[in-house]
Amino acid sequence: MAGTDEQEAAFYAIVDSDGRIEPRDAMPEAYRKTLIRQMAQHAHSEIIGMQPEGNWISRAPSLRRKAILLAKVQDEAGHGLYLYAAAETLGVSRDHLLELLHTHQQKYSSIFNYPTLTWADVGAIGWLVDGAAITNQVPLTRCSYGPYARAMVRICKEESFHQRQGFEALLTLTRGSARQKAMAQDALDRWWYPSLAMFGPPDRESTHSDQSMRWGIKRFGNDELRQRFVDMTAPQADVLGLTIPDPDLRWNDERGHYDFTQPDFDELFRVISGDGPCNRQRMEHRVAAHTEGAWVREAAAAYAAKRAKRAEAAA
Ligand code: BYC
Repeated sequence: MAGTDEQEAAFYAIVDSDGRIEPRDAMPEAYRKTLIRQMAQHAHSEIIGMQPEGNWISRAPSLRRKAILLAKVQDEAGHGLYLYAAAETLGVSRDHLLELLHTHQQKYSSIFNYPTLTWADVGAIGWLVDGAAITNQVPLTRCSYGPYARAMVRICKEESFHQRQGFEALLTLTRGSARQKAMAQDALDRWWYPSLAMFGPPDRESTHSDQSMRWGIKRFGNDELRQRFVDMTAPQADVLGLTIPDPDLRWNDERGHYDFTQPDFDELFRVISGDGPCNRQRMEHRVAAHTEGAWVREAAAAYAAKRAKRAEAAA
């Protein structure tokens, strides 16, 4: 915001009355930067998130599972597109944001730096990772920035379908042979704590939460959302007949919530800073896909320019 007092008052009047800030509205520069950081990180997560599941498209156990997985991975590309487009309303280009990702200047979600070792991991990602994503993202449909909030409405609808397909895939395994059930349990054992870590550091260590909540970007702190996820997921594990790998997980009548063991936040910070099991592989794959896809972008841009020229000549 160029910073007149009236502009600032108008901005806070919209935020405080739960209205939506639109691209044409004046906004504090720090608000704009925070949104670009979060929306870009979110968009990057969607497209990097295609890799762990994409790993199983050619090895899905049936044609039906393959078709479902293909559609899900395509949805994630679509989510990336909505989010990059929403970020562009803040005056940054998609090319620039991708450049920042490829040069490690912007992050993506820690969760996608873990490997998908078995087919059950595809189910676990749908159930847990998409479940965590929904818990975190439904409040973002009420985010103070209009284009982000609107993009999230559609994304959340699709994520909730993704979550159900993951649950159903795991349910099929847990009702199968002892080996299949063990595979599902192993996937839960490996994905549980990384899923809890997706919500970010505890509130006391969160750099941005207070300010983002004041601006109506985040509606809840990281700890509250993590608790909601555990409360939602623990009964679902019972339905699956699987055991969450936390001996201290139990319902607390007094609190009206499950007690649970927090994830290892040192591990989260290690993974965020580049030292997770698959960080290097994910980035190498992303940069290679971008480089090899250059001709497609050039062809699309040339086609659009030609059409525009033709339309201009016809007008
Ligand atoms: N991974 O102050 P804090 C999905 C960073 S789901 C990496 O609490 P904030 C999908 C944070 O950026 C995943 N970095 O930050 C699902 C900050 O560093 P910088 C994507 C993390 O922003 C299935 C520092 O730690 N979802 O897409 O207030 C299939 C301190 O944290 C993480 C979203 O992006 C992490 N887990 O809160 C396919 C949702 N946690 O930037 C795809 C939107 C924290 O200062 N984002 N950091 O260097 C958000 O809601 C918030 O950005 C977060 C973090 C809750 C993630």
